[in-house]
Amino acid sequence: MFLRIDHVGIACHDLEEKIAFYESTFGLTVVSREVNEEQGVREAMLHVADGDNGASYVQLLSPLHPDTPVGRFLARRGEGVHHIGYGVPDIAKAMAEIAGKGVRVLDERPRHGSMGASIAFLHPKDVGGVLTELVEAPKRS
Ligand code: V0V
Ligand code: CO
Repeated sequence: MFLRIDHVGIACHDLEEKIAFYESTFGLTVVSREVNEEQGVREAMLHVADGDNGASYVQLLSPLHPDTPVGRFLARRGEGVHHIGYGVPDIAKAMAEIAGKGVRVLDERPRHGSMGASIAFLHPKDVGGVLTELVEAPKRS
């Protein structure tokens, strides 16, 4: 069902400071920055590696407002790993298959994600405490 780990989402208070840390400490490069109003985040994707099934990234996230998923997470738990995003070939198919196994899919339909991807989240309580994201990358033309 999964092609790769597309990204690991990391919640932080100061996006620019964390970008600078990942660049200087690990030599990673920012390939995209976006504000996603629907998700309540400002985010940056840092490229980690390329594989046969696509690339993998670290996604640094800071909240647009305290009353957002990442804002509440930071208030409760502080900075750290927020979610894991898995690449899937067909997100609608993956959502239906996973819902059929009794896992709550939080989105009724795919949403807009980073770099033109389609995304959907699975409830962390049904995945052993791990907020899990499905990611279908845009088709390469
Ligand atoms: C909350 N909980 C988590 C969690 N966030 N557990 C594991 N990982 C997380 N990230 C737990 C929390 O500890 C509570 O457990 C319970 O869920 C309810 O917490 P809450 O404070 O009520 O939190 P809410 O209201 O934020 O609801 C949690 C969910 C929400 C997961 C339903 O955050 C959500 O819909 N998230 C999906 C959207 C999202 O996260 N977007 C930001 C990334 P106890 O204390 O009751 O045991 S955007 C992104 O990744 C993009 C754009 C992209 O990749 O392109
Ligand atoms: Co994500």
